[in-house]
Amino acid sequence: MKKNAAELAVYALEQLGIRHTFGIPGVHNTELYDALNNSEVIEPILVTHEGGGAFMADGVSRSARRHSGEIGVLAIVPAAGFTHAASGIGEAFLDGIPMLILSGGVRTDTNNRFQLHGIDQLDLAKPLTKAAYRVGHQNEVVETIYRAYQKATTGKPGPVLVEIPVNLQLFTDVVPTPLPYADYLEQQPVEEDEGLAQLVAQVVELLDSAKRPALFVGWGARAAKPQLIQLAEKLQMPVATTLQGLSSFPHQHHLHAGFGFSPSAVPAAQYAFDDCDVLLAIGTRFSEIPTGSYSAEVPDKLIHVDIDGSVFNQNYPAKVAIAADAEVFMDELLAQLEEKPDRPRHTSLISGIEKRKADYLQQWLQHDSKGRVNPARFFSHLRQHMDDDAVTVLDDGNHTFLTAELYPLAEPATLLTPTDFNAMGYAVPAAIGAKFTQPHKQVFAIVGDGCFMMTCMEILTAAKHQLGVMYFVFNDGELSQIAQAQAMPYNRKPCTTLGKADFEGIAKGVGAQYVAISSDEALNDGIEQAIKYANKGQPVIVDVAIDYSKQTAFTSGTAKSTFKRFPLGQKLRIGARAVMRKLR
Ligand SMILES: Cc1ncc(C[n+]2csc(CCOP(=O)(O)OP(=O)(O)O)c2C)c(N)n1
Ligand SMILES: [Mg+2]
Repeated sequence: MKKNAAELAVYALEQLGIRHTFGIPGVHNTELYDALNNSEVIEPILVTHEGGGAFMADGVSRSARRHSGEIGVLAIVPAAGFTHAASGIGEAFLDGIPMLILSGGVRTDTNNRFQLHGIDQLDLAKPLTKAAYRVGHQNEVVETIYRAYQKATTGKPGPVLVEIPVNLQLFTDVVPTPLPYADYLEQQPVEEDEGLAQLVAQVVELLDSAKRPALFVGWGARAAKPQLIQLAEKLQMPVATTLQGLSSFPHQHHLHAGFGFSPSAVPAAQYAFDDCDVLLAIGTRFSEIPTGSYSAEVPDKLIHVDIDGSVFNQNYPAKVAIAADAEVFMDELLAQLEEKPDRPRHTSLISGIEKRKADYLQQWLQHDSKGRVNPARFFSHLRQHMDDDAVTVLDDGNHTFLTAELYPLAEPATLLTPTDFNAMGYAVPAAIGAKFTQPHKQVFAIVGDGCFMMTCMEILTAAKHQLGVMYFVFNDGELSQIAQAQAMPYNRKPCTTLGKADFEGIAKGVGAQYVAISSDEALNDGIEQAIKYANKGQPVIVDVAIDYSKQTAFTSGTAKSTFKRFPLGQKLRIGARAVMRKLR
C-alpha cells in the first residue's frame, strides 16, 4: 500500500491508545495535523505556547489511570517548537515522566541550504530526552513510534523525540501493511527478574532484625500504594514521602509521618524517623529536595529499591540495592513476609505522630495572619470541600511547601508537582492536561502568583474546551520562596517583587471566572463558588490574599542546615555581611 508518514504516525498513535496531542502546527507538520483531524479517537489540542503544551503532556502522563498506558504526546514544529517545549521536556526527563514528542523536520530530499527551522534538534534533545530518532523512510514510521513509546515507558520513564521530516509527510511511498502494536509487543524479548527472590530474602532478614524500621517512598512507588499500606501496618513502620511522591501514601493513615524526614521535615516526621535503624526506600533517588539539601541522616542499613539501577550508592550508600519495579518488589516482599507474625500496634509511635501533627497544625492556625488568609485555615477548608480523589497540581515556590505540610491528601488523591528540573510555570498547563485525562475528577492547582503569570494565557485552552479547572493563586506580590531566602543573609530582596497584576482582568482576558478570597471569612463561600463554576465546565481563577509571614519547616530547616555545612570561613563572611547590613 501507498501511505504518507503522517497517516502512518496517526495509525501508530491510535494503536497506542493516545487520545490527545498537544502543540501548534507549522509548515513542517500540517500533514500530521491533517491526518490527526481525520482520526476518530485522537483530538489534537491547539495550545498557546509549546511550553504549555509540554506541561499539559506531562499532566496527562502523571494523571493517567494506572496500567492504562496513556501518555502525553506533543505534536510540534522543529527547532522553535522544540526549544519552547524544552522546559516541559526537561521536567519530564528529570522527574521520570513518559512523553512522546512528535516533531516535523526539515526536508531531507533536497539540497537546499538555510531551510526554515534548520538546526539539528536531535543534538539539542540529547541532554533532555531518553532517546531521539529521525525517521528515514515512510516504512520506518510505525515501528519508530512504537520503539519510542517503549523507551519512554519502560525502565525509568522519560521523554523520547521522534522527528519526521516534512517530505515523508507530504509524499506517499510504498509501505508494508503496518504492524498492530499488540503484534509488535509479542516480538519483543521478555526480561525476567532474575535473583529477585534471593535479594528480597535479605530484605526480610534486615527488616526482621530491625528495632525501628521505616519506609521512605517516592513517585516511583505510587503504583504499589496498597502493598505499601499493608507492609507499613504489618511491621508498624512510619512512612515519609518525597515531594514528588506526596500522593504515594495516604496522609490520613496513622503511620503517615510527613514529607521527608530530614531536619527540614515537619516535627512528626523528624520524630518518627529519629531512631530508625533500617530504612526501606522505594522509588526515590535521594535528590536535593526530599533530603532537605542532603541533610537527612540515613541509617547504615539502607535498603534501596528503584527501577533505575544508576541511582544506587550516589548520595547515600545502600546495604541492599534492588533494581526493580516497585509493585513487583512489593508483591515478592509481602509474599515472603506472609508467614511472619504482624508486629503489635506501636501505640507510642502512632500517638507521637498524631500529637505532633496536631501541634504543628495548631501553631499555624494560631499564627496571626493580620486579616489576610491563614494558610492552615485555607487548606483545612479546601480539604473539606474537595473530593478524596481530586487531582492536586502544584508549581514551584512557597505555595508548594505550604501544601506539602498543611494539605492532608486523601486516598486515592493524585498530586502533580515539578520537582527536579524545578520549572516554574508548570501548574496552569499541567492541570489542563490532567483535566483532559480525568474529566470526571476535580482538578485544582495551588499556584504562586509568579508561576501563574508565566503560563496563565494557557487558561484560554481550558476555556475553549470547557475544562473546569480551579486555580488557587497565592497572591503575595513576591517570588516568595526566593525572597524569603534573601531576607536573612542579604537583608534585602533584590528582584523578587512582582509587578501588580490584575487577576480579574486576566480572568476576563482568557475567558475564565474570577473569585476573590481576601480573608479567612471569605474562604467557605469562595471555595464553594469556585467548585460551582468548575462543575459547569468553566475554568476559574481564585485570587487568594494569602499570608506568607510564617515560614514552612522546609524553608527554615533547609536554610539552617545548608548554612551549617558551609566552610567556617565562608560562614563567618556571610554572617558578618548580614550583621553589617542590619546595623547600617
Ligand atoms: C523557570 C524558573 N525560574 C526561576 C526559578 C527560581 N524560583 C524558584 S521558586 C521561585 C518563586 C516562585 O514565586 P511564586 O510563584 O510567586 O511562588 P511563591 O514562592 O511566592 O509561593 C523562583 C523564582 C525556577 N524554579 N524556575
Ligand atoms: Mg508569590
